[in-house]
Amino acid sequence: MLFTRWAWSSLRVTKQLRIFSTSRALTFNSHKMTSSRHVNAKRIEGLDKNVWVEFTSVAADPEIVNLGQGRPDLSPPSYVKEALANATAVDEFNQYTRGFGHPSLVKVLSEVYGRLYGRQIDPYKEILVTVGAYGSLFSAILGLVEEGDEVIIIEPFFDCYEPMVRMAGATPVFIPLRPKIQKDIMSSKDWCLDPDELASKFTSKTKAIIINTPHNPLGKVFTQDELKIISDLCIQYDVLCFSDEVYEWIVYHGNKHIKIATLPGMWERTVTFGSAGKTFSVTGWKIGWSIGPEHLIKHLMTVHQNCLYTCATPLQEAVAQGFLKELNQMDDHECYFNALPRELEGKRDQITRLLHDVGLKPVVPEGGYFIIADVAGLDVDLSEVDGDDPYDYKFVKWMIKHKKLAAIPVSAFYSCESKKQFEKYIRFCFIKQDSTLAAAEKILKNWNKK
Ligand code: IK2
Repeated sequence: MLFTRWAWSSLRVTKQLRIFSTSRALTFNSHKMTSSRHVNAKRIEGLDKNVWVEFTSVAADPEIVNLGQGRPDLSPPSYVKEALANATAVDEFNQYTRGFGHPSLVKVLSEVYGRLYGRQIDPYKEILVTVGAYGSLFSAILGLVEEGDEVIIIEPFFDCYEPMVRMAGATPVFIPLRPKIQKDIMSSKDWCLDPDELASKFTSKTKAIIINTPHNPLGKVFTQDELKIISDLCIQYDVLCFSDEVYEWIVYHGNKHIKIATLPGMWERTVTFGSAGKTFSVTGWKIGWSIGPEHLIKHLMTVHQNCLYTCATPLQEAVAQGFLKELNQMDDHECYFNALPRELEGKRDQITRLLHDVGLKPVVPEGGYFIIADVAGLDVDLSEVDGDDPYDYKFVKWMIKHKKLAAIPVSAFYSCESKKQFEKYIRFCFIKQDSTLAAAEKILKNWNKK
């Protein structure tokens, strides 16, 4: 008996020793095992926090009125939904298609954008279809940005730009849009770049600048003059431009979306990104595209063919059908690309009034479907919210819990160094049914009632 117990324990010790000597430092307990082999790759160091992961889960409760993530709850056009159902009925469309983009989609994209750019676009060499605009950004940054490069990012910025640049081994260099004036109701027009400050960010190490127009989260639509300042610097320093234009169709009265790639000398150095999710209000489809000269797009293709290879065929076919329908009526009133901003402009005005009436300071967007507002005036006591998050994170968490209303903290769109300066803003999404906006209105109007 005694011998057996000794034999078992010595066997255990021998086994542990063997494990220790053959692998590196291993720690066992009943549930987990860690070793230096199990730690993250350096390229993702510090990139584990993500605003969408954090706030989509806290806002998932159906009782919460969700004006957080840019997730339309309006019905997408019925013809794209029907086109998807029809595509899945065709056997061929249920199999892999051309890796760089389904032929019918790249062909129609070349026609649509050929008109907008005023030049012929080669559907097979100058367009790459990817998994959402995220995929477009990723393949451009990973395909063209080198370790040690610098990439200029305009703050606030769609949050994935910074981690993608870091994953490429490059250094992000930030430049803020700043409000030029202060008033109760501001416009996204009032948020500008300082041209001298911008020029100071360009160096011999600068590989690219990322711009976003219409802008998320501000809604700013960059003017011809503003784009000209950027393009002159790109040309002077031989810098690439990554232009995120996913909200290109959603522009409100008095503003015009201009593609920086159409400015003199810019086509050959610009990659422009688009999104079916934003174009047809089908964010769950995750189809996006990059357009640019062959000498740039071919490097995005190399990344794409080795990490995704191809995107869902039926979805690409349905997006192609959607564009084919709109192509012939692009200048007409009923074209979805014109009807959607018309509908959204009313919602923008409604939410602007509401935010102002309850004591928030909104920044009225010229495009896109988000509005930011300064919440400092509400003077909410956030002492119950734990952690060392910025003010706006705490504010949104508090608002979700106590008011059942979700938004997104705007400091998520800033670098660590600038977060503090802009932590009093939160972002609301207004591509929502009237009933959703009415529910939000009720909450905001009753804000001070017990
Ligand atoms: N670029 C910008 C500027 C975007 O806004 C998005 C998607 N929107 O994000 C949701 C939100 O802000 O609430 C993308 C790129 C990515 O687009 P896609 O969904 O096509 O990958």
